[in-house]
Amino acid sequence: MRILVVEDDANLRSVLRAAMERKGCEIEEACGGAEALRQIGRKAFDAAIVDYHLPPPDGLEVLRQLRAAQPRCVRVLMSGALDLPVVMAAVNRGEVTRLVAKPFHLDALFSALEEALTERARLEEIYGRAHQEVLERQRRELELCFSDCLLKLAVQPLVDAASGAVEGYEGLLRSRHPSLNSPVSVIAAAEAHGMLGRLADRVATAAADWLRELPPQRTLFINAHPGELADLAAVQRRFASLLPSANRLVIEITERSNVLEQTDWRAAIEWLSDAGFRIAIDDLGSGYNSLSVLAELQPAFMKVDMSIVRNIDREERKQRLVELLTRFAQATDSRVVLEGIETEAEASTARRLDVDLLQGYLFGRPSLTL
Ligand code: G
Ligand code: MN
Repeated sequence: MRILVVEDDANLRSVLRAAMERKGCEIEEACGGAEALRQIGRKAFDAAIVDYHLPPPDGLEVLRQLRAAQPRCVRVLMSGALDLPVVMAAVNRGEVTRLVAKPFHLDALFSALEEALTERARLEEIYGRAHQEVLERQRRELELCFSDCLLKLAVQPLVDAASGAVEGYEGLLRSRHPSLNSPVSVIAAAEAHGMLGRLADRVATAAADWLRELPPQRTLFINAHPGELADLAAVQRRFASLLPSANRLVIEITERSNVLEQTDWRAAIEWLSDAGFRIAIDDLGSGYNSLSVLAELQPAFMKVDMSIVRNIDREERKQRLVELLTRFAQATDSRVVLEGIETEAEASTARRLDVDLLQGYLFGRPSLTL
């Protein structure tokens, strides 16, 4: 048990330290508010016993910041003269767990501390159990998604900017489960339960189905979670049956969980590229994908995030940005796709800027049938 004692009276500080060390606690001391905040930044505490009157900031401010930084920590305020309205407000906000009035018996302090720690343990057990139940239900929902084939790929067209002809489709995950029904929640659940590989297998199978369904010259774009790429053997197994149509499949990669910080995605990307699959960088400009991925991944497609696309017809700087990208694309043998095109004005601006491909509600919504 690690306890922070914040008290400017050196005598009281050492009495508290000695008494609590006898009980087997590890003690850190601070003689003022500023030092207390430094300690809070350095170490995690089970409890803090904090005097109200301190060299600034005062005890209440210390407890307020302690609660924000270490919500689990039990916060005991001790004081002789209390500024009642101020302390009451802090108690009501939940920043003070227990009040101990000075002068106090050590026993009184210890029982306040013990009560608070017991209460914390009780609440944590309740929350822990509730959390377990939520996780368990989520796991069953996800299992059902797999066993009852509730996960599909809807396809949304990508059109050639100049001619308007459909070049290909992006397969977007859709769930028909009544509650686990958004792609984001399915992916989050798969992440939480270590089933990203299984989800990726499902996407690959659905992609194979679509490739049979689509006209033979159409390309299919699918999304890969960066986490899937860490396991090269799994990637090879997953894409083995897609090898004959490798030239029709583009694998979109987003950096939502920071793909470049994982050490082992390169082998998978290299294998996929060598096998003839093409790579796209997804959500470029969303704040997830950094410019360095452009240098590292050598993508065949750069998909510009819809936050850049939205109102591009009215925003000069967005136009200049896309212009830069199209020039970069020409120099690196890559193609620029604008996603999320919703208006004719956005589309005609994109054409003027020499973008290669367009995607968005203007050309078609994601659909489960062709
Ligand atoms: O991350 P990614 O770009 O793969 O996600 C695309 C998401 O954007 C899909 O969920 C798709 O349904 C949605 N989407 C596709 N076209 C449009 C569009 O024109 N406008 C908006 N608001 N969303 C779109
Ligand atoms: Mn995508």
